[in-house]
Amino acid sequence: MTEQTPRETRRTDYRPPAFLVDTVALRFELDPQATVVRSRLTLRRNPQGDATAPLRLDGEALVLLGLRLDGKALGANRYALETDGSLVLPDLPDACVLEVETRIAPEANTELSGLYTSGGAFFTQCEAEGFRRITYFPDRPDVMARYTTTVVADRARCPVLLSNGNRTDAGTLPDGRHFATWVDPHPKPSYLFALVAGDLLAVRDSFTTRSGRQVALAIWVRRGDETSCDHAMQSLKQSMAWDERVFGLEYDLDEFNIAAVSDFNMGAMENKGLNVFNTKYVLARPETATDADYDGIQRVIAHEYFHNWTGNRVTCRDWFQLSLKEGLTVFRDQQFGADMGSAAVKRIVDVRRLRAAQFPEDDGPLAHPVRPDSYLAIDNFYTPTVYEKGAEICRMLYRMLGPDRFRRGMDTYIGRHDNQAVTIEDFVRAISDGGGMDLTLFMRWYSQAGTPELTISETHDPATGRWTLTLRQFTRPTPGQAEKQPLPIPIAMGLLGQDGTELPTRLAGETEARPGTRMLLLTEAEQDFVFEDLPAPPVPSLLRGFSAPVRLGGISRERLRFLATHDTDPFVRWDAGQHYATALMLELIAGRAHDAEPDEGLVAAMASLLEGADADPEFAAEALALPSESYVADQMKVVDPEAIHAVRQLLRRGLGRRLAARFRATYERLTDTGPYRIDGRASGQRALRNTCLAYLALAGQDGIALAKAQFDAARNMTDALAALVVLAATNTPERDDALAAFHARWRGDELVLDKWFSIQATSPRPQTVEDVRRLYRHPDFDLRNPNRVRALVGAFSAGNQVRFHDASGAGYRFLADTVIALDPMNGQIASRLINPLGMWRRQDAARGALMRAELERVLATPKLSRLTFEKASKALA
Ligand code: 0A1
Ligand code: ZN
Repeated sequence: MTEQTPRETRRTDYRPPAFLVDTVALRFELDPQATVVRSRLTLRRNPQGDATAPLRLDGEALVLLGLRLDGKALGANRYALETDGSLVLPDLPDACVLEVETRIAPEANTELSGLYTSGGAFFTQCEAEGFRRITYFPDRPDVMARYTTTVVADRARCPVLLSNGNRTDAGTLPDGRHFATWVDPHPKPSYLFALVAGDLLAVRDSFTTRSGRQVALAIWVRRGDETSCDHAMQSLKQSMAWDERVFGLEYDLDEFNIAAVSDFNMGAMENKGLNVFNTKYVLARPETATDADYDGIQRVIAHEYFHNWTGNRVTCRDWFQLSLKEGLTVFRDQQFGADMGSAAVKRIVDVRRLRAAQFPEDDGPLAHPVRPDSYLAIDNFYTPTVYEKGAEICRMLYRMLGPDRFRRGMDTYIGRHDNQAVTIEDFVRAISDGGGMDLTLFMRWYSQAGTPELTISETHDPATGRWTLTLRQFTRPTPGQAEKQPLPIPIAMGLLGQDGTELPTRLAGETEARPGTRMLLLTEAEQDFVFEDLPAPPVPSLLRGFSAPVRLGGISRERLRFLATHDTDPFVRWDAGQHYATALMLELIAGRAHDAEPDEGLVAAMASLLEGADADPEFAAEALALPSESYVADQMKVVDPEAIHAVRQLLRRGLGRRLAARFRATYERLTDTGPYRIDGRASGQRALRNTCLAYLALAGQDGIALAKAQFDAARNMTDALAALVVLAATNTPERDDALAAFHARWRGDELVLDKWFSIQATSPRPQTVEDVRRLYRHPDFDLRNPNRVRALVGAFSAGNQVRFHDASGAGYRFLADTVIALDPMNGQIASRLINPLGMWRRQDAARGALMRAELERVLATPKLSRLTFEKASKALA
């Protein structure tokens, strides 16, 4: 909690720390109400810092019990406690030992930042600024120290005591409590500190690195959850092997621990040697987890593991550089995912996520560069822009350089900066030096917000066989950035003949034609690319594999159909199909044609997808799904949520009816997929079958019976949930029966119960707003559990466009009520919930006014957290 007008932190205000910390010795005496933390810091004045500045230690929600300098107690006249919570010590010797004793109350910590309890156990979360809630410390990533941690606790309550690094000692104290000491040999910033203590069980395995180091692996979970860790462990070992094989990066400690916790603000956290995970990204059994859950676990386990090098060994100088570790690590986890399954489908899924979350952000009031210039609360900047667009930037580097040169750049980066806290310039310079490419202009991608819009035009001269492609880029103004510069945009492309065959390409000036995909680099606002040897005009296939995070528009419908059928690049085939369907929907919306028959082109395309679905069921399932309502909304100047919903339903129903026999045949053919497996083919078959089910359910009564039968017979959560989603959209007795049965069966499993809340929150039924209000008061709803809040409130406001935007404003009111109730407990979750209200400019005047009024109501709340204040005020600006 802070005052109403918090201070802004600016990137250009960075100053090196006045003091460095060489070693930290911590001792925790754990107690839920009163934990005592003793810290012993060896300090040294930073030769690069201000020679006269005092030592400033950050602190928040701490009780200071004592301070000693070089063994002597410090009197109150030797330090000052400032209003922002920090502890300032002037007149320190250039090298000294400072001992600090503080008291904290983990059980009262509802922010879930710092040290807190969950299910009776203790957990820490220190990124970005949580360590200051444990003890006074220069809580900034450029202060890297070696930590030794001793944890003392009651043995019965906390038989397991974990921290970073390797365990070096353990034993019993004279008073009967026990302790463990952990030493982390690697210097690290405070945000990577972790402690876990409680009654947890380990699932163990081991990994031998390629240089022969034996690593003991353990996943720590509650009793009863030990049967749900196989997939997480498997994913961990795959990640360790992959990073060695692809980047030559080996694990560097004797132990690697993962602890799972039910109350967690984010997905997981890469603390050195002791990752802490939201249970959602660890626990899975076929009966409880969907295929999407399995994918999420593999992705997040890999992501946190990869941070060991990109984030931990090489870390960020300051929080403005966050994408240095996050963008790069997301890129690495995406590449890993592509190697573990179908690379094409993985790219489709990743681009869909980028478009669903990052494109709207880049187009709204909270748009910011991948490297922001200022913030009130850094926790507000763990955004799709920093993560997903940051990953796209790394991917552009990768595609421009190719795998070998990119790898050389990465080797240079790690080799040069190991054990350092660095900037994005350092990263780009290393990639440029190691990869051998001038990237000066490329830095603009980090500083300029907004998504470039690309348009094209073409001219052909049959006499010379020359075909000219003109590419134009344009980026709209974003808050604080009125003028935009052209960006260097790598465009992977190829040319197709009129019969759909891939043509070799030769640019003017080149001596030889090249087969297949090539790269064009657009650097100007407008640029011509002249191709030779083309007696007939070709069809360009652009942005293969989505080689740059841009919007490409203005492609004719006829050409989209052509590309969707013929392109050799699976991403472009999928994307052209999605664009085609979007164009159709926008036309129907504009024409208010809410009772039209589906377009014959679309029917034919879907029919042929079903025909060839067996070859690649995973891809077919992706391509058969129509663009989401929010994706269509993102293409409209003024969103009409009801019309979008109506038109999309109309199309789906129409397709379901026209192709009912084929959907049915495909559904039946896939009914027995044998024992549950989680490979891409088996999950692709489930996805395809469930896509067919959804179409059939809209097509007629029979579909509901089919869904109910599937729900009753399902032996895995993927099939059960897909059927329940279908039923939840209806007003049928089958719906009520299925939801009640689901609740009765799963009420003891919190992750499955989250699904029960989400399904109801995302139902398109008109009464969903009332349902959601009722569910908010359900005994199983818990405002203090972030997963439950996301499952109900997040799913409703971010995942149910048509009902959230109910013209009455009831959806907006519900969201604002929740934010106001939650903010005093957990500002991070409250502020993250608010985003959908920020999109008020895109709604019609009446809805826009209702949304603004709710944002103003939030802003007028006394004692609003700095986080929510920043989001709400920027959303209104
Ligand atoms: N570094 C983590 C994300 C993370 C960030 C903040 C947290 O608490 C406020 C927790 C986790 C990651 O990228 O996975
Ligand atoms: Zn990360």
